[in-house]
Amino acid sequence: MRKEVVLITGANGEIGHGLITHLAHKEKANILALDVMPIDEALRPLCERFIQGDILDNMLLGRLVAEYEIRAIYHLASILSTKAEYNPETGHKVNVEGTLNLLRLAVEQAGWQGRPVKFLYPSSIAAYGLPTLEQKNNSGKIKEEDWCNPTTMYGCNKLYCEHLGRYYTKHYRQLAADRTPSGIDFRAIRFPGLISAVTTPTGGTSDYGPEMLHHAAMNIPYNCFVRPDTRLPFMAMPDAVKALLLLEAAPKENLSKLVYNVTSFNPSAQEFYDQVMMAFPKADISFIPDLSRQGIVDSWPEDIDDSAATKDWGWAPDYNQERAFNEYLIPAVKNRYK
Ligand code: AKB
Repeated sequence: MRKEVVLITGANGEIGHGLITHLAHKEKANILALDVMPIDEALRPLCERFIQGDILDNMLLGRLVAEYEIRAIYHLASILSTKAEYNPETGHKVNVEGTLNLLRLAVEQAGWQGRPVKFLYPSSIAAYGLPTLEQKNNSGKIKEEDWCNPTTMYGCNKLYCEHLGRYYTKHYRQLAADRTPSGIDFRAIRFPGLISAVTTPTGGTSDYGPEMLHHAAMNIPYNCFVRPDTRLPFMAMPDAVKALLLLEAAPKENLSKLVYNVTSFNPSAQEFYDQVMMAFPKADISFIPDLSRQGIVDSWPEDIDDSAATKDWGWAPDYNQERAFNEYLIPAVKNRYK
C-alpha cells in the first residue's frame, strides 16, 4: 500500500516553515518534504520524509510518483524576483521548468489514483506590472485581470505558470483522440510581500520590510533599498498559511477563478520603519534607495483587491497592520534574538 502524503516543495523556505508546522500539528498530515537545501532540524520530525533534492531532477520525481499516493501538492519552490534578475535563465529554469515537472507528476498521480490531485501554487504581486509610478499611485486596488505586464523574470514566470495551471486544468491535450482530463485541480494565490518572524527571506524585492525588522531586532544597521514613500501590500506569515489552507479546503464549485489575490495591509516603507522604531528605538536604519530594485517595487501595485477570495472561499486576514506587529512580529522576533 502506498502511503497518502502531501508533497511540499521548497519545504525549507519561508512559507514551508509555517505550512509544515500547521499541517503536521493541526491536520496530522503525512508530509513529504522536498528542498534543495537541508531542512531545518525543527521541521524534520514533523515530516514523514524529507528529501534533499531538486525539482529539476525528473528521476527523483518519478521515484516519488511510484512510492507515494500524493493527495495534494504545495509547490512552494522558486527563485525570487531579485535573485532571478541576476540570472534570468536559471530563474526561468527553476520557476517554469520546475513547475512543469510538478504538473506532470500531478497528472501521473491523478491517473494512478483515479481522482483529482490538488495543486496549490503561490503566485505573487510580481505578476503585475504598472508602467509608471504615477499609474501605480492612481490605480487603487488592483483586480486579478488588471495590469498583468510583469517587468521581472520572476513575475513573468509566475504569470506564465498560472497560465500553465489553467491549461492543465481546462485544456490539457485538447486534440488527443484519447483525451482525458489531466486530473489536476490547480489553485493559485497571488501573495503580497510576506513577513515572517521565524525566517528571513532571500532574494526577493519586497525583502526590505522583513529585513528592516530582523536587522533591528538583531541590533545590526540596515540600509533600506527603497524610498520612504514606497508603498506595497504585505501580509503576516500566519495569514499566508491560512490563505493556502482555506483555498485548499474550498469546495471546487465555489471557485469562480483559478488565481486569487489576497492581501492584508499596505504600509509605506516610512510607516514600516515607524512600526519597527517603536519596538526597537535604538535601531540604526537608513534609507539608501537602489534605483534598480526601486524600479521593480514601483511597478508592483500599492494595493490589491481580494474581494473575489473573500466571496468565493471566505478569505479574511487575521492580522491587520497593528496586530501583525504588536501581537505576532515584534514579540516573536524579540524572543528569537534575545
Ligand atoms: C519577491 O519580492 O520576489 C517576493 C514576492 C513579492 O513574490 N517576496
